[in-house]
Amino acid sequence: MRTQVGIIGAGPAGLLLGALLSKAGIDNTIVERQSGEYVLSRIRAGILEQTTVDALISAGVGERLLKEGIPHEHLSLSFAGQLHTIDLPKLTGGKTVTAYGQTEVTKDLMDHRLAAGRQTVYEAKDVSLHDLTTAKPRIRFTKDGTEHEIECDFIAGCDGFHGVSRQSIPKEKLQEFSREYPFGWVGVLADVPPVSPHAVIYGNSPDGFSLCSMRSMTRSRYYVQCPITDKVEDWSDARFWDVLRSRLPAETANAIITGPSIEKSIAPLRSYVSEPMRWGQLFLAGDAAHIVPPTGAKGLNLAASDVSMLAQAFAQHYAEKSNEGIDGYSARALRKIWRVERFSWWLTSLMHRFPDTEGFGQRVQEAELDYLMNSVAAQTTLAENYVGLAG
Ligand code: RFL
Ligand code: PHB
Repeated sequence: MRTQVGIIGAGPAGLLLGALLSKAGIDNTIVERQSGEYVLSRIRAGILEQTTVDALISAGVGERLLKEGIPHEHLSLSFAGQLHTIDLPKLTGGKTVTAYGQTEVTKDLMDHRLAAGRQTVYEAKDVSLHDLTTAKPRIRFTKDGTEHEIECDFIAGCDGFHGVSRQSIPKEKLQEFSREYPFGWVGVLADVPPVSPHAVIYGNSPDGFSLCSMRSMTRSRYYVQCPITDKVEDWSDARFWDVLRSRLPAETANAIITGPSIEKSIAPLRSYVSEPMRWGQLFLAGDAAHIVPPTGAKGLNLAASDVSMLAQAFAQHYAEKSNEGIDGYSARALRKIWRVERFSWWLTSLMHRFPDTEGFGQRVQEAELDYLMNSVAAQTTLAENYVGLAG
């Protein structure tokens, strides 16, 4: 088999890259370790920046998103028993974010790819990358017991944090930067109307962080901070709802409609960047190269930003015979990534309770929240990062 760009991973990064390349007339094949159903069953992101929405529209997959996505003009922070709401368009020259689940984005991209007749190999086993520093890098994998090889011009590693792509780069060629947080999030998805249908609520309380989000007017997504050592079995539905309510202002807590969870999981919080994002003809994008804690709602948006830059670079290579975009990709993407890493780390630090923080750190956090609520400049900084920074 032969293709121009071989893509590892059919998460949002790989599928969106595939759609953007197809639109530019560049042949591409996706190789995914899991089944399509499994990929769709992972409940993750829910908030899209305008630039992500624009990238999806430009890739030709914006139709359902424009119909069913729910624009959020506000962002709410709760602390010290009060709910504070920030007007996003007012502070950002009209920008908003959109509530639309990663599952829906993935489904739209899968349907679009199927209709376009582009190849995706699901359930590919033992995926390995070869000859990455030559002009003909190769992907090998086993499917239904048979070995296959794809010869490519380029390989895009979009296979997430635990994928094979980053691991195929010699360790000494990479610099890794990371920070692990001493807590996780328990997340619950439930078919109940959201308590806050027009703004995500980020809550800081003496017992820890909480978050109120949604997937639709009848499906809610909630999270609470938990010790990193907790297991899902430690969190019955009843305990989850009690803890969530106890961490929100009374008026919000009383308005929460509870119901049986349809999904429950625990996610660790981590910041991570691997540099550079290129090794020979292999280019990393999305969670394969970086992780942000979910507090800023940035992971999927950053993946979309990477692949938009990468698609542009490949288009320039094929259409204009220029390697400028390809050669500049890593530095350009990392400049954006570090600004988003900074924001996600900052919002995580602002809104969580740190088990090891002593009185001084706690008072500084309270002072920062006080400053934020009383300074238009500080709110503007939060709002412009939340709606998304330009590339
Ligand atoms: P993904 O989604 O992990 O997809 C990678 C794909 O690669 C496949 N794969 C392989 N394929 C072939 N060979 C191998 N050896 C392979 N190894 C792995 C995997 O099966 C998978 O299908 O990475 P991608 O595409 O870079 O997308 C990144 C996003 O999924 C991630 O950043 C976001 O979900 C993060 N995130 C959020 N991002 C936002 O922008 N807004 C949010 O509101 C938001 N909320 C969240 C989040 C992540 C969360 N968790 C679970 C960490 C909330 C949570 C709780
Ligand atoms: C979500 O809807 O799952 C969500 C929203 C905002 C975040 C993280 C997750 O910061």
